[in-house]
Amino acid sequence: MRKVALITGITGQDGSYLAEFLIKKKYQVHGIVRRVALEDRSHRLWRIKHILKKIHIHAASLESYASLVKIIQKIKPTEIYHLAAQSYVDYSFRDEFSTLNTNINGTHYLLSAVKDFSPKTKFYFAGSSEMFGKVQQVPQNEKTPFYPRSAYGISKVTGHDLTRNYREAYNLFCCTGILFNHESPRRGFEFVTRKISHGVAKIKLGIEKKLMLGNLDAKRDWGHARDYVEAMWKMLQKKRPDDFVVSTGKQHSVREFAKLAFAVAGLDYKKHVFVDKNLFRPAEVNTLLGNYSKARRILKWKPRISFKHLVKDMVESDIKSIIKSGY
Ligand code: G4F
Repeated sequence: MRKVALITGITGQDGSYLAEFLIKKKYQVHGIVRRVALEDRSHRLWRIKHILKKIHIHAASLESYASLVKIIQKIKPTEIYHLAAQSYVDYSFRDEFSTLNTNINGTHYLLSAVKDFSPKTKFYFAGSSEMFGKVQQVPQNEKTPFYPRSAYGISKVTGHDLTRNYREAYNLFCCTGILFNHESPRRGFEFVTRKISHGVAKIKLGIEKKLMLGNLDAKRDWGHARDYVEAMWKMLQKKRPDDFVVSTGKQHSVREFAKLAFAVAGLDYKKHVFVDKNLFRPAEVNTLLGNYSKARRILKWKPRISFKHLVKDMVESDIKSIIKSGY
């Protein structure tokens, strides 16, 4: 029988790559989007416009338990990938209330709907390395204690606790992927890597001269989103549900990312990057570095795309798309 997948956040970077991946695996793919997205397709559905004919889109809201129940009852998914969230850390300092409400309640509603209406459905929760926050151990693995530093991080720790609790209390097949930063040409413009690659492209093409950034010394473990969606799927194919760190095991600073991105375009970052103290966060996560050995051992997963390739992919893609737009 053909497997049925339901993806929340299908219009985002990860959702779009995951949908492509599952289509190739012959799944029937369904996605939840907000009604406003359907009314503004060209803006909100750009990442999935090439696969729209191959997937099923449902209007629903993570704020409405009833709307989630209706979809789950109707399509009876084999697997749910819960990726939707307010995922921009910096914004969570400005709107803690909506970040906590959407991220925590949305996860809870889905888990509860699965328990009551489709208990055989396997459930993936998109956890985050932001849960480690002020890191208590280097590198971080599945046993490292959490110390979140933002409403976003707190919402993800709670989502993770809910996921584990539904697994233990109700015997559901629920997994958390503790994903470290993962990027691509489909990344949103608010995140630092895309801000840099797009900034480099605009400077290269003479549209702008400067790029304002915040903390250049923050360090992240950056992988490619295309690699990471495969790890999500692998988690749900195991006999037993479990939680996994997904990372590259390599770390770079924002400065290193910028240096390489400018170099890809033949430019010197020192001439164009300026620091704006207003872009620093009230509580920063200074360093993240993941140990993915459990995923390697149990899921037989490893990252394929290197940091260098990732940066090149993003910069070249931004240069091409600006040229194509006829700027
Ligand atoms: O790109 P960022 O905004 O990503 P952040 O905060 O690490 O979060 C991302 O990864 C998480 C996984 O660990 C996800 F869960 C989360 O949803 C999101 O995808 O910022 C990265 C670093 C930060 O330390 C930030 O302070 O870059 C620093 N930074 C320096 N200048 C900047 C800027 N970040 C942004 N967004 N914009 C800047 O101008």
